[in-house]
Amino acid sequence: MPAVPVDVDPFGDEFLRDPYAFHGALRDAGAVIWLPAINAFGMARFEHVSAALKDHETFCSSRGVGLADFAKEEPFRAPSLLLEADPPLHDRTRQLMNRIVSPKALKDLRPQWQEKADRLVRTLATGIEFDAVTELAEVYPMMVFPDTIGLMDEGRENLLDYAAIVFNAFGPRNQIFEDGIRGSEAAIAWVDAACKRENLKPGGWGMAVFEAADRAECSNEEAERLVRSFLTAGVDTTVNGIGHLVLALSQNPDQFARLRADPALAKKAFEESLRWDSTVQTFFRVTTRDVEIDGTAIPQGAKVLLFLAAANRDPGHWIEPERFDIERNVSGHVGFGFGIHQCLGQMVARLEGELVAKALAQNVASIRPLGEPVRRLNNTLHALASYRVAVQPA
Ligand code: OVP
Repeated sequence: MPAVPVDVDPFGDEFLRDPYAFHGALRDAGAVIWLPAINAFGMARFEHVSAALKDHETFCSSRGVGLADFAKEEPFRAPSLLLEADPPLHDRTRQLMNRIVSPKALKDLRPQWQEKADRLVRTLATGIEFDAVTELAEVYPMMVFPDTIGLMDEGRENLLDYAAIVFNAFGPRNQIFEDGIRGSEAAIAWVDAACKRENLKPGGWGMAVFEAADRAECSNEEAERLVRSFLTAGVDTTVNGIGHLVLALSQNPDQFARLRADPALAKKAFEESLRWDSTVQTFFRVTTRDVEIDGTAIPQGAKVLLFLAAANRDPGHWIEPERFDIERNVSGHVGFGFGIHQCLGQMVARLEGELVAKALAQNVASIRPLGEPVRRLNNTLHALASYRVAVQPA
C-alpha cells in the first residue's frame, strides 16, 4: 500500500502558526503519509512516532534530523555529535555528556535556581501585568543556564538568535529560514568563540567537556562541538517550554487553582504542558532499509518527518488530549523524544519548568491572559514572541 499523500506544507506559515489545526488530518490520513510539499514521508500517530524513535537502527539520525539529507546535501553546520549521530559515535559522546548533566549536578543547582525563580516571579507578581515571554520565559533560562555552562559574559544575548537559526535550519530554505539567517554572522561567530576552551569559565559544564577531552574521552575539536550542543539546545527550548507552561496555566484557571492548592504538582504541571504543547514540534529520521509500517512501504534512504507534537495529542493514545490536565499520567509522551536520543537536557528543562511553576503557585493568586499570544514562527519550535498576562500577587 502506498503512503497516503497529504497536501499540506508542514513548514508553511499557516501550519506553523497553528500546527494543532492540521495534526488531526495528518493522523487520520494514515500511519504513514506522503508530504509532496517537502518530498518526505511523515508519521503523526503516537504509536508509530514512538516506535520509530525507539527503532534508531531503521530510523537513523546521522543523515540529518532536518529536511536536508546529509548523504546528498551539505549540512547547514558541522553535524551535532549527539543529535545528528548514530551509534557507536552517538553512544560515546552521549555517555560523556550524561556524566556531566548528572542527577548530582542537578541536585546541587536546585537551591540557587529556586531562589532565582522565586525572586523573578515575586517581582513580576507585584505589577498589574507582565509579558510572560519577554519578562519571564526568556529571562529565567538566561539567569541560570549560561552560568551553569560557564559561558563568557559578553554577548550572551546571541544565544537565542543562534538557536532560532539552527532550529529553522531543520526545515526547508523557506522565507522563515532566510529571514532568520540575514545578519546572523555575528551570532554564529560568537557561538563558535564561546565554545572554545579559552573562553569557558572553570567549574562549568563547558569546561567539564574539555576535561573529558583531557582524559581522552573525546578530541578537543569534538569537545568544542559538544559544548555547542549545550548552547544550541539549552535555551530556546526551555524558553518556549516555560512560555507555553504559563500560556497553559493562564488559559486554564481551574488547573492553576489545583496547582496553587498543591504546589507539589509543579513538576507534573510542566510535564503536561510539554505534552499539551511540545516545544520541539518535529524531527526527521532517514530509513536505513526498506521498511513496512502498518502495511505501508517506506523505501530505504527516505526522509521521514516525525510529528512529535501530534503524537502527544493523539486521541488514539490519550484521553481528551486537547485538555490541559496537570494531574494526568503523561508518562511516555514524546516531547523529549524517546529512545537513545531522548533529550540529554531533560532534567535541566524539568528543573527550570518545575521551579517556575512552583514559584507561580506560591507567589501568584491569579494569572489571566490579556489577549492572544504573539507567535514567532520557527521551522521546528512552537515559539512565542510575546504573551501579556494580568496578575495578582498571592
Ligand atoms: C532539541 C538539539 C537541537 C539543536 C541542536 C542540538 C540538539 C545539538 O546537539 O547541537 S536537541
